[in-house]
Amino acid sequence: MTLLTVRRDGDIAVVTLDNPPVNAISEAVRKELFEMVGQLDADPDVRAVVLICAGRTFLAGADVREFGKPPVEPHLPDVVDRLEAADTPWIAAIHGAALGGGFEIAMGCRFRIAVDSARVGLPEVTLGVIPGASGTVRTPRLAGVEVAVDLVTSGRPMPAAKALEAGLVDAVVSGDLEREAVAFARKALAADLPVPVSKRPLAPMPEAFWQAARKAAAKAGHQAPLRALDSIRFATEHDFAEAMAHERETFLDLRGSDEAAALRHIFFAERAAPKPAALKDIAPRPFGTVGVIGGGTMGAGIAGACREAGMEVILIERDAEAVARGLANVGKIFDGAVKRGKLSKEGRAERMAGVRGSTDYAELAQADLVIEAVFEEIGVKRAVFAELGRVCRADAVLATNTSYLDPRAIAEGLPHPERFIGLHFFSPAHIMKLLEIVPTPDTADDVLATGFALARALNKMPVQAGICEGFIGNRILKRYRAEAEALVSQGVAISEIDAAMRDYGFRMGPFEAQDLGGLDIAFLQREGARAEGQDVAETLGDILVRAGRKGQKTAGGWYDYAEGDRTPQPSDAVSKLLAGRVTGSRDLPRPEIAERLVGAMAAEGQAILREGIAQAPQDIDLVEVHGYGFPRWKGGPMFAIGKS
Ligand code: 3H9
Repeated sequence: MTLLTVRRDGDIAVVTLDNPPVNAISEAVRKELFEMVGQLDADPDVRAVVLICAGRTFLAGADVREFGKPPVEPHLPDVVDRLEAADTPWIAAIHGAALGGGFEIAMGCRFRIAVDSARVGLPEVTLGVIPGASGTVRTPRLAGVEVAVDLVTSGRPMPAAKALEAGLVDAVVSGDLEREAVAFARKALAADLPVPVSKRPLAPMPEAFWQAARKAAAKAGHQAPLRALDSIRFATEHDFAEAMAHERETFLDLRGSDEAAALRHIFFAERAAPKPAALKDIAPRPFGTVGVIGGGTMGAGIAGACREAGMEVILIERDAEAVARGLANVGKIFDGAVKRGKLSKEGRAERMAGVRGSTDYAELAQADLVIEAVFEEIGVKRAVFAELGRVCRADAVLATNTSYLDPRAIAEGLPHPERFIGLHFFSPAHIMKLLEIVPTPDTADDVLATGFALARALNKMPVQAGICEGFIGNRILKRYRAEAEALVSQGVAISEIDAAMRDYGFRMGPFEAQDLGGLDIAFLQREGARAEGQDVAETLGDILVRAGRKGQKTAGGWYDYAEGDRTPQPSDAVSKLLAGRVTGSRDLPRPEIAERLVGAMAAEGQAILREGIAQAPQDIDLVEVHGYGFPRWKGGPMFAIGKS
């Protein structure tokens, strides 16, 4: 198959690459591009070449699917060198995104021009590798060391206007890119050509710069950003060829690492999750007008997220005071965006104008979708749905945000139960990416498809979950905490367990996280189950809550806290309270502690799969990474356990 086509515009050749969906640089692309350079060099009538892409984007980088296999010639660095060494100057014409190897190819070209909506970047560290085709060597020569360090170690793409300022592209245009690129080429030919990027000088940076950059890169928690930084530094202290050899060696080393495999696993899982094959041909219902019941933290977060995505929101609360409080909560979300410079004052006003507060359920007659986010109590929730059943359109999608209750019980007696679904957001809902989508046996396919479409509109990561206590995420959380408590009972220090999980890559261990969120939430839920006659064993957490230790809000939970200080301090009071339940003392190496806890999560994940609660192991991994702070570069518990 020919991926490259050539068209002539006078003495300019326009080479178009068409390798859907994202023009990834596969073996065939490398081969054709390499040969094309020679072919056009041999044509005396061609004085310049424009490289442009069909479809949604310029080359989006190396074909990540090839990363698990042995590298095949021609290697990308050789293609980039070949482009740069061409007798005829090449001009990269960028739309969409020029990422990773795509931007490296652009750097091999003599010029880069981009449409104003384009982005350029080197996101390799997000895949656990470093740029492998001169990104750490050419970028500092093109735009300076500081820009290169920012681009390469953060992995964050830069919008065209900023890239122009930084010197990463030569021009930003609007309108027809191909025409603009040909015009640019003609103009460029009339002047002296710039020196190829690899021949440009590079000034070394002071030690203090590298120290600060190291500190920043270490925050990512995995090795790729640090290795990328080392590679840029090496490039500033060695000649081009040595730097290229060093970069290639590091790239190949990381390409085979567990971290890179884990990050690739998450990369593909994230792309598959929003578009389940079973719903491919099913049109979702509309959700332009959304009702939210409850204006607390969760309801306001959902309302804020929906409004941010352009929906009209109707916020329902019990009384006028609660409506005002709910609207104020939504307002605070947009205030935060204004403070961070993400939203103008006018933008805030426009957002708030689209959120209407009311105590009258009748307002919801026009809603396409209603999401309930009231107190987690079955009677309260059922009363809400009884009301919704009366006032809403028969085709309006009605959703509960319950995290523990059985959605079937919540929907009992609801007319048109096929429009009912669980949409489990995570707090704060305008920030957290995860959305568990929980259909009941009655849920219609197009209602399920609406859940996924909503997730895409809100830029959330949707995962379908079956009905069980805690769905996927909270069920695993319960098992994780139980295993952590089991270790405490065996005499492992609470602080060691937390430290082990931090070493593993979590921001917080299980006990400090509970102190922050409050031990009482899970306690109340267990008490509720006990009141219903369920046999729920007394946990260590119960002992603490009964003694008034609910976490930081009561100045103590699993740890003590000094006034105004959030640093957890091991607690004698806790040791005394738990003395009867702790047998002996045990030193367990931290990696073993982490292995036990991750193993417990994975074992629960296996049970969840067996019961059909999750559709695939990678869905469980996405839940853990996006909802529970599991380190991405470990790939989630199901991936991690497959590796050990
Ligand atoms: C690299 O370049 C290393 C070099 O330095 C050195 C080499 C020696 N490969 O995201 P979407 C698929 S590392 C293979 O939904 P969007 C994706 O799986 C690479 N496949 O689209 C999905 O498939 P499907 C550095 C890829 O419009 C489909 O394309 N580059 C790749 O929302 C659509 O994807 C990156 O890290 C790939 N590189 O966003 C860029 N990329 O339809 C990664 C995508 O079967 N890519 N696919 O589910 C992106 O950031 C986004 O895809 C992009 C488009 C912004 C381009």
